[in-house]
Amino acid sequence: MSQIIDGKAVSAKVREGLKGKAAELTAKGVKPGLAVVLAGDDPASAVYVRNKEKAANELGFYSKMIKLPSDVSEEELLNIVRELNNDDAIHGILVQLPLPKGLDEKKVIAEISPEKDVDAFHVQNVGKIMLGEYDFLPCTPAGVMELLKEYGIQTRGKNAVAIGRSNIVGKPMAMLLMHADATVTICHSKTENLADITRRADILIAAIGKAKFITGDMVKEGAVVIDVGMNRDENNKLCGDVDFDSVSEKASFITPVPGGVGPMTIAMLMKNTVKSAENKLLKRG
Ligand code: BQF
Repeated sequence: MSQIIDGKAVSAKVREGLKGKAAELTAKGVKPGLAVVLAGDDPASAVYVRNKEKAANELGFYSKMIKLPSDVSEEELLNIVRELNNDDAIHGILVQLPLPKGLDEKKVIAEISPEKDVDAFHVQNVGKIMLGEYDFLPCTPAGVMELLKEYGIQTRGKNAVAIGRSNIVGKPMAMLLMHADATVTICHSKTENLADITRRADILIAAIGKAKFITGDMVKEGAVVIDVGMNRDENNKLCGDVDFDSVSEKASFITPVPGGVGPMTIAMLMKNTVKSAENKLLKRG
């Protein structure tokens, strides 16, 4: 039997800690401001954007929500990003991904001012993460690291296996684990003999995008299993990449879905926004 890692509780604790900082910044004339841009009508994206807006409001941020039709032109979207770059009330700019067809995510991300890039997707921030000299950490991997820390889970010298090589989760996750002295393996859709590798993991991070893909037989007894997946199962119920029932029999710690990594992603976004507002205050002196 494993201990459930309560991401909802840790997220609430992190956000509670940010409340004071946000109030302090506001008193000094820099109320943290977060802009969320949503193009199109993907229902999952609408939920994520609502979670972010709600968290920002609860922390007393200035929050600006910009909803655009799915047929918005790239030029129009780029212009909105440029306006937000120049808006002194905004410290964090987030363009919700994925973008509707026809819009180039790379181009849009490149347009976001790196100082306001609270998702840490801009090439300048990605490069800094690689060097371990970051301003902003990517929200989901940062949330995972925070959970490990909160539960006293050591990474030093441990075998950490990430499944998934996306720019948003897998790649930066591997980098953060490596900086935390883990021995890191990244697996992906072309990996051969996946289960042989996952069974050697002390810490297993699933960011695959396939419902209940990781089963108990793929997990070492006592491993820490972190589920980054957000899928719907056969009954249209929210579930992760990990088959919770069979894996929780073997793992020492496991994150549930919902209530695991997801809430931490939101908390880290808020943390980055506060950091950005702080940076601005420091620069102005
Ligand atoms: C929870 C995301 C895949 C693709 C794009 C809380 C969120 C999710 C779950 C949330 C996610 C996933 C977000 C829970 C933001 C995390 O209680 O378990 C919060 O809002 N997330 C996103 O913005 O884009 C995604 C997953």
